[in-house]
Amino acid sequence: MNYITQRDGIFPSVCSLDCPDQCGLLVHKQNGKITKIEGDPKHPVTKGNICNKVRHMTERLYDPQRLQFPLKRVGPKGSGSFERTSWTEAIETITNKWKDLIEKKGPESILPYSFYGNMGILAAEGMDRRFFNRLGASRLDRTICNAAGSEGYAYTMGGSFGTDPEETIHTQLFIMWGINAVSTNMHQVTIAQAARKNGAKIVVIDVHKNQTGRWADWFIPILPGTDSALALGLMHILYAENLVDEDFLKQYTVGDAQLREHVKDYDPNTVSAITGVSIEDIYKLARMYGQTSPSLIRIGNGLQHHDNGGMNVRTIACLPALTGQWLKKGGGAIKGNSGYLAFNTDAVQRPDLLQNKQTRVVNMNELGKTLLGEEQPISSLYVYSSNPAIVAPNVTKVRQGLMREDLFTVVHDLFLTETAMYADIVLPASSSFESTDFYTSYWHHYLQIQQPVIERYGEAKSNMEVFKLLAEEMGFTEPAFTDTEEDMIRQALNQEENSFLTEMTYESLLEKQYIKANRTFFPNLPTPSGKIELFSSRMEKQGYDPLPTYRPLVRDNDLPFLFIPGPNHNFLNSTFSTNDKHMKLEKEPKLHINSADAKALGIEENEIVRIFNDQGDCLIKAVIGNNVLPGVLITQGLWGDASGANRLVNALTPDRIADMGGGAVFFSGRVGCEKTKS
Ligand SMILES: Nc1nc2c(c(=O)[nH]1)N[C@H]1C(S)=C(S)[C@@H](COP(=O)(O)OP(=O)(O)OC[C@H]3O[C@@H](n4cnc5c(=O)[nH]c(N)nc54)[C@H](O)[C@@H]3O)O[C@H]1N2
Ligand SMILES: Nc1nc2c(c(=O)[nH]1)N[C@H]1C(S)=C(S)[C@@H](COP(=O)(O)OP(=O)(O)OC[C@H]3O[C@@H](n4cnc5c(=O)[nH]c(N)nc54)[C@H](O)[C@@H]3O)O[C@H]1N2
Ligand code: SF4
Ligand SMILES: [Mo]
Repeated sequence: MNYITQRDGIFPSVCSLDCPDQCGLLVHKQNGKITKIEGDPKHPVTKGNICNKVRHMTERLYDPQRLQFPLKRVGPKGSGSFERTSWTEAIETITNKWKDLIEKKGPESILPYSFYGNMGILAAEGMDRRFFNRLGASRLDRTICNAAGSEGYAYTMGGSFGTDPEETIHTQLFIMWGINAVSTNMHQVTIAQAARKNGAKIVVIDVHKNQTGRWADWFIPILPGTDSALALGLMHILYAENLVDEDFLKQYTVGDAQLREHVKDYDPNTVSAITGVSIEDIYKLARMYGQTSPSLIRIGNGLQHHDNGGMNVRTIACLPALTGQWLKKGGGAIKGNSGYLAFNTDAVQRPDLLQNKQTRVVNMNELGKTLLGEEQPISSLYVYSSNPAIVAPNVTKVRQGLMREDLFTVVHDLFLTETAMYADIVLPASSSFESTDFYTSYWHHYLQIQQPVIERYGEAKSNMEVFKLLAEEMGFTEPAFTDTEEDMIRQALNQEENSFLTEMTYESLLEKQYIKANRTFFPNLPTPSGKIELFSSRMEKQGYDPLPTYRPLVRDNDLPFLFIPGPNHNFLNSTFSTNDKHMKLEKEPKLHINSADAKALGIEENEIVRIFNDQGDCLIKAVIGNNVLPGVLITQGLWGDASGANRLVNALTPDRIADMGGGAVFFSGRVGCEKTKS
């Protein structure tokens, strides 16, 4: 059925935002325009509920600021003076520039930069990858989000496999660990609420008593970056008090004996001093965890945006094995579940099109450094589905790089983002409701299809369309560049070795809209030993501690506060941060500071304070209380600075790299804080 040709109606769809829930949607259309978006009650997991952000999505889709035409820069770099151009001219300008660069400097002088502004697989990792592989451009390591934690989890469990969220209705103890689930995984909260009616308890371990902490039965505040120490302390007590499942450990794990010996060092006294959690609370939590089953640990992204983020997750991921939770329905852990829906990525991305297998790889967390680097300089940057001028760590350095006169920058987006302001060419992007794509959630186990609901907005084009145009103009003749969306979905699902995808075909997806992966992961783990690796020889070979170990954060300066600038409720990273409705809901950024710290600094409630380090500063309104521990400052939301307001939190975040996966360390930086008026 073609939805576009029907001017009126209600059509099934998928939320394309970078959010674990990946809701099923119903899109209402009148006279060819989307008038309302609501949840699809037929969706087996999200069941008709959606967040406020997407309920107000129509305002974003038809925002008068939305880009309709390609633009070319006419004023100085970064000034935001553009004039309208045609697609033909824009594509020719880009490809002429690139042909010239390839000849003079080689293809590695061109760098793509993207993330998951649209989670559709074809939008995020389809024709773009084919194109840049064929071009031979520098490769981007997409590490900004969950890289450290995913690698840490994989050392213990083998890959991105955890508990099926639908089974957590049976869970009796939820530990929400470093996740602000009320804002970032609302359907896990809904399921936990239902389980609560059957007696489940909810514990939240966080550095910030935010909406998720307030929802908990028990909130445990912890000092940033010390979670592995707490987990090791829990293990210490579980072993010491015989609260472990010996049969499970014997049968399904390796390294139990070494771990048992190793955690003797993490006695509650030592752990309390490191984590700021009281000795009584450490005992109480360990006993609760040891005695309640099924228990689920929902491991969030927050605790892995640290210098020791990989090890934090690797360590916590060992806990369910100690109490044998992986055999219980609703027991275990969820870090990310994308492994269940692994499709044929090689068929989609075509790494075979890349000739030079040694092509340089750039860690996206080092964008600033790379743009300013003199060795092997980047001469052209192509940004899509991401807004690095707001979201990247040490963003001032990124902006200095973007200001380079000799850098030819293209930005493809729905809006003239802060990054687009630095572009030479801006291309208008269509929304996810305007093209075909397929989606694999990283939390629930459903594959979903998106069919276009509305016509293209103005002259906007999808990522796939733009890369096909670029390929054509570059003279790439491989059949890979003429594939349609349907062809690519068929290729993605065509994989003989992954039996869990057998029921998934393009036709069955069209018919059913949502299909669940027919797959369990336990007990055949994709670790080297096939078991849960409490001791990891692989880690040892790679120079890591083979046993879970606490290592403190890097102390990058002597400023008194750890600064945690996370996401907020009404934005999705920087998406919505310039939309009126969402800004109104969020009001303004706030800086949470402990009463004792505020008192010592003479700071009063609602006073604008200056936070700073040697990278820069920000001005944010102080909120005083006990939502954060002393020595910690927290703010939420990736607010822009277009209004001139000095609140670009990533000006202060470090661009060091985490212990694993090349991950970002947004939350391990230190700042000072002072009054702005006497
Ligand atoms: N509303 C909304 N939803 C979103 C997003 C959004 O911007 N807004 N972003 C999406 C994306 S891309 C992602 S990756 C996810 C992220 O969503 P989450 O997984 O929830 O991750 P964060 O919100 O970054 O951090 C979670 C919590 O970790 C805490 N934290 C920080 N450091 C530590 C620590 O050292 N220890 C502990 N225990 N806690 C710590 C923070 O205070 C925060 O409450 O959400 C997705 N969903
Ligand atoms: N301080 C701090 N910084 C952070 C974080 C944090 O917690 N604190 N979180 C980090 C994390 S976890 C993440 S995932 C990153 C996210 O960073 P980004 O991936 O940059 O996320 P967004 O800011 O949502 O920007 C996505 C952009 O993609 C555009 N877009 C949407 N759909 C399409 C499309 O189909 N085509 C094209 N071409 N464009 C499209 C949107 O309009 C938007 O401008 O931010 C990171 N930065
Ligand atoms: S952002 Fe998340 S919760 Fe909101 S509609 Fe999309 S998938 Fe659902
Ligand atoms: Mo993310």
